[in-house]
Amino acid sequence: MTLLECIDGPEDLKKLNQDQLTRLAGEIRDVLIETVTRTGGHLGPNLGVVELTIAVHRVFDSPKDRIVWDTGHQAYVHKLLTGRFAQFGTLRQRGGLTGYPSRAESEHDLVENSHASTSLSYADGLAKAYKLRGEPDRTVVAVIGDGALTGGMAWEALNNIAAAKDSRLVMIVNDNGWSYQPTIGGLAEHLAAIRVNPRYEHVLDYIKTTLPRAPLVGPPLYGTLHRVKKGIKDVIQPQVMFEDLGIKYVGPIDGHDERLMETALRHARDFGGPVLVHVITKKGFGYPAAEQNEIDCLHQFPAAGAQPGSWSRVFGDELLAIGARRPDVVAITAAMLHPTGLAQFAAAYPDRVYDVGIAEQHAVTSAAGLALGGLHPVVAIYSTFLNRAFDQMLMDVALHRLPVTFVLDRAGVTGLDGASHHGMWDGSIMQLIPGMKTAAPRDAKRIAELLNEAAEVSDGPTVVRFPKGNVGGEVEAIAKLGGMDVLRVPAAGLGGDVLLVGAGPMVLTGLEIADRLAGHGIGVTVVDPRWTKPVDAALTGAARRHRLVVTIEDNGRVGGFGDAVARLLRDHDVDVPVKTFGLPQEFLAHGTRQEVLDEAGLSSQQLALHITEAVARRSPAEVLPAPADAREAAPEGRPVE
Ligand SMILES: Cc1ncc(C[n+]2csc(CCOP(=O)(O)OP(=O)(O)O)c2C)c(N)n1
Repeated sequence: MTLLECIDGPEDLKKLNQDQLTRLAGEIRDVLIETVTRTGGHLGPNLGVVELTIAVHRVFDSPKDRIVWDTGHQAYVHKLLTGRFAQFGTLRQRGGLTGYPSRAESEHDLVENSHASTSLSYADGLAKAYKLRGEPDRTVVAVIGDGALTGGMAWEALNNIAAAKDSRLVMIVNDNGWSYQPTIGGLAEHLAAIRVNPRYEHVLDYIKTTLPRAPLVGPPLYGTLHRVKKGIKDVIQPQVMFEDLGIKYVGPIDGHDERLMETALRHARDFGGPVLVHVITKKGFGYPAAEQNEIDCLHQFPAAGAQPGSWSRVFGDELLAIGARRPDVVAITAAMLHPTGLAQFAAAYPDRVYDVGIAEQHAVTSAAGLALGGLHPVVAIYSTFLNRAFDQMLMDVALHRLPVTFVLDRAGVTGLDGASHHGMWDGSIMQLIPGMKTAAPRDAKRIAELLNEAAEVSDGPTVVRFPKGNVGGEVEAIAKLGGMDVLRVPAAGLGGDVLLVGAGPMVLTGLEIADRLAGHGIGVTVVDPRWTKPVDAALTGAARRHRLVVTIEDNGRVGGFGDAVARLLRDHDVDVPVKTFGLPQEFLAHGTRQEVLDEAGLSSQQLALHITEAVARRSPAEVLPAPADAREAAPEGRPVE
C-alpha cells in the first residue's frame, strides 16, 4: 500500500515523518504524471507545488483555516491530500473530478473560479469576516503564482491588505518565473532580482544575530541598523517592494524543501497579521519532460499551443499575412501568446506584439492607446477572460470609436475546463456595446475573410469569435442575402417553411437539421449571417417569406444573437414567430464540447425535433411527424426556450 492511499485528509498527513513526506512527494508526482498525461490537464503547475501543498496542509488546519488557490489550476495535489485520491483517475471527465477546486467535491475547496488574480481579494474579505464574527483562531491562506500576481486585482487587494494590519492572512507567492510563458513585466524582474540575490538574507541574519551580542553598542546599534535597513537593502539588492507597501515579507524560500517551507509558514501563521511568503519553485519539478519544455514547462497537457488545423492556428496564420501587408497591425496577448495562436506573428514581428501579463483590462485600454496612436491593435484573448474588461471595451474603446479588433478564441462551449471557462457570455455582452461589430466565422476561409474585413474597419471596434478545437470542412455559399451567405434553399417541391440562421459553426449544425427536416417534407433555408452584430436588415424580408424563423448560437440564449434577430423583426413589424436556440443561462459543468452541447439540447437531432414540432404547431391542417431518431434523442424535461 502506498502512503498516498493512506491519506484520507490533512490529519493523516500530519502523522508522517520527514522521510515519509519525501516518499509521499514522489508518489504524488507519479500519480500526477500517470493521470494527467492520460486525462489531460495542468501538469507543470501541479508538479511544482507538491512540497508547497504538503507543507500548507501540515501547518494549517483546513477547513477551519481556509485555503484559496488562485486560478485553481494547481490544486490537484490539494485534491489528492484531501480525500480524493481514489477518484483522481476521473479528473476532467464528465461526472468526474473537476480540474479546479470544487465546492461540491470537498469542504476543503472554497473558490472554484478559474479566472486568475482573485485569491488575495477573496482572502482579504474572508480574513475581515472572521475577525468581525469573532473567530480569531482562523487563518486565511492564499496561494498565488507570480503570473497571477501580474493581474490588477491582485494589486488592488495588496493595497487593501496592507491597511488591514490585524488580518490573519498568509499570502504564498509561488514564484516559478512562469505564467504560460516566462512572466513578463517589472514585477517579474523584481522577483527575479530577489531570487538571484541570496546575500540579502545573509546580511540581515548577520545584523540580527551578531551585532546585538556586542555589549553596550549592541542593541542601539542593531536598532539604528534596523532603522536604516531599507538603506542597506538598497545597497545590496533592489528593495523588496512588498515591505515598502507595508506588508510583512518572508523569503525567498526554496519551495521544494518541505521542512523549510513548514518553518516559514509556521512563522507566518503565528505572526497574526498579513504576511507574504515568497516561495521559489520550479514549474514541472521532478519530470524532465516538463522541466525542460521550452514553450511552457507543460503548463497544460496536451500542449495548449495552437496546433495545425485549430481555429487558433488558422487565425494566427491569417494575422501573419495581414501583418505583412499592414505595418500598423499589432497584436496583444494577456499571457497567452501560444494558446491564442500569436506565436508565428510574434516570431515574424517581435516588436509588434505585446504580452501584458494576466491583465485583460490593461490589455484592452492599452489597445485603445495604441489605436489612438494610429495603430490597429488585435487583442487575441479567450472569450471567457474578456468578461473582465467589459467597461474597458465599452468606455475606453467603443465610446471613442477606436479601431481595435478583439479575436475571441474559445468562444462558446469549451469543454473540460468547466463552468468558468465556457465562452458563453461574449455574444450577449457585445450586443450591449454601441458601435461594436461582431463576426462569427463558420470555417477557415471565413476566418480569413472576416478577420480582414474587421481589420479594415477604422471607425470602431470589431470582434471575431470562434470556438475551441479544429475547424471543420469549408462550406461555400450558394447565394447572398444582403451581406449574409445563403448555404441552402429548400429542395424543389418543398415550401419556405423555416428560415434557419446559424451563428458561426452552428450554421453547420443548421445544415444537418435541414437535411433531417427535408426528409419530413419541411423546407429550410439556411443562412450564415457572418456578422452577428449589427443584424443584417435583409433578414426582415427573408423572414416574411417563411413561416418560422429559427436562430442557433453557441452562446447564452439571453441577450445573444437570437434575441437581436427577434428584436429586429419586432421593430419591423414582421410577425413571423422566432425560436431562439442557444446555451441555457446556467453554469455548465465540464464535459467534452459535444457532451455539453448535447446536454444543452443543441445537437442536430434534438433541434430537428423541436423545430419539427414548432412547424407542426403552426400547420394544424397538415400535422408533420417528428423524425424518429430525433424523438429518441430528445432530452427529458429540459426547457429549450
Ligand atoms: C483572467 C485569466 N486570464 C488568463 C488565464 C489563463 N491562465 C491560466 S493559468 C495561467 C498562468 C498562471 O501563471 P502563475 O499564476 O504563475 O501560475 P503557474 O501556472 O506558473 O503555477 C494563465 C495565464 C486565467 N486563468 N485567468
